[in-house]
Amino acid sequence: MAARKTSKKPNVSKDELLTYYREMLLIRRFEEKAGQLYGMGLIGGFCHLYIGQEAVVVGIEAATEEGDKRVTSYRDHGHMLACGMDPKGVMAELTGREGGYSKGKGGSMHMFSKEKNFYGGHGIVGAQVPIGAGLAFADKYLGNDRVSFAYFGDGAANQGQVYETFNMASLWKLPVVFVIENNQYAMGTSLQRASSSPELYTRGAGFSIPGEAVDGMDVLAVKEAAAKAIAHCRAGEGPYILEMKTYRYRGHSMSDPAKYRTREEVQKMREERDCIDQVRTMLLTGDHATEDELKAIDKEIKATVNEAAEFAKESPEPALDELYTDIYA
Ligand SMILES: Cc1ncc(C[n+]2csc(CCOP(=O)(O)OP(=O)(O)O)c2C)c(N)n1
Ligand SMILES: [Mg+2]
Repeated sequence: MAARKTSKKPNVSKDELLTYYREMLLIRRFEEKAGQLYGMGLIGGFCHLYIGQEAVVVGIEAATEEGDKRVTSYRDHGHMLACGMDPKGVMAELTGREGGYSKGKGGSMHMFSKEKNFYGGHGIVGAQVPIGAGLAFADKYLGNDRVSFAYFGDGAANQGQVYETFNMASLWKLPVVFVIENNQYAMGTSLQRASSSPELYTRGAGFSIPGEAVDGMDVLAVKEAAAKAIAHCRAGEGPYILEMKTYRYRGHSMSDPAKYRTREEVQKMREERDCIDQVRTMLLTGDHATEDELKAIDKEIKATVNEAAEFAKESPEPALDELYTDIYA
């Protein structure tokens, strides 16, 4: 199956394109800044950047409605920004400060927002998949028509718990969209080396879960596919799989020797397939925006990100007695 792409002249409004442009650019600039702060020693522990994959989460979020839920892996900053979490709170969590979403006690992989229905941030590969089905179970039980999104990687797609979840989600017709962010590599192992069947969208076949492959660098194609998957779930037809063919430009985490791929491969993706450049070209060629207007947007977004970074540097470290809060036993 060829991955879903949008037509050469898609029917899309100027406002819609500008929204995607802004949202993808916010993630990119935020992640660039996080990379800098990490380099300066202001962010400790693990930090996995989402640069390159922005169209996936922005396209999906564009198709969601208030009350829909999401859960993802450790590569999670983009998901938080795309569902409307405050860049200041996310950045301050990265620097381990009181103003962070987990009061500075969670860090990059452990942030949550009940308000935005963002259920984390999970460091254990694949662990978020059954949690995503659980969120959908709750909504089905409550009888509302909310949909949950469980995002996971191509590496995670070979995990056992994913298939136990597929079985139950299909059996109980749970309203969950499984979004496989196939960026072609796990930590350093390519999909080709690790997967007996690389067509990940077909992985639900044994459980009667339909799936579709999508060009994950094309935000319009992502949105269109997401809308179809959501309609399937809201109609009570059960789960749906979307395999997003995407690419990460940076290392797996901040410590990655990157010996498993060539610089040329990365460069080619950046030059020919970049999701932000694609929308930028549509805005310019469609006479929706001028170079100057796009520059002004970039400036505005950089200011937002700088403000978040300042907040993240100035917010105090959590007080010692925070060691005894938010614990179960
Ligand atoms: C259960 C478990 N096994 C191994 C690891 C170490 N690990 C962290 S990320 C990762 C690769 C996952 O790759 P993929 O699912 O493709 O996600 P991506 O990092 O590409 O977004 C591995 C093996 C882990 N965190 N948890
Ligand atoms: Mg991967």
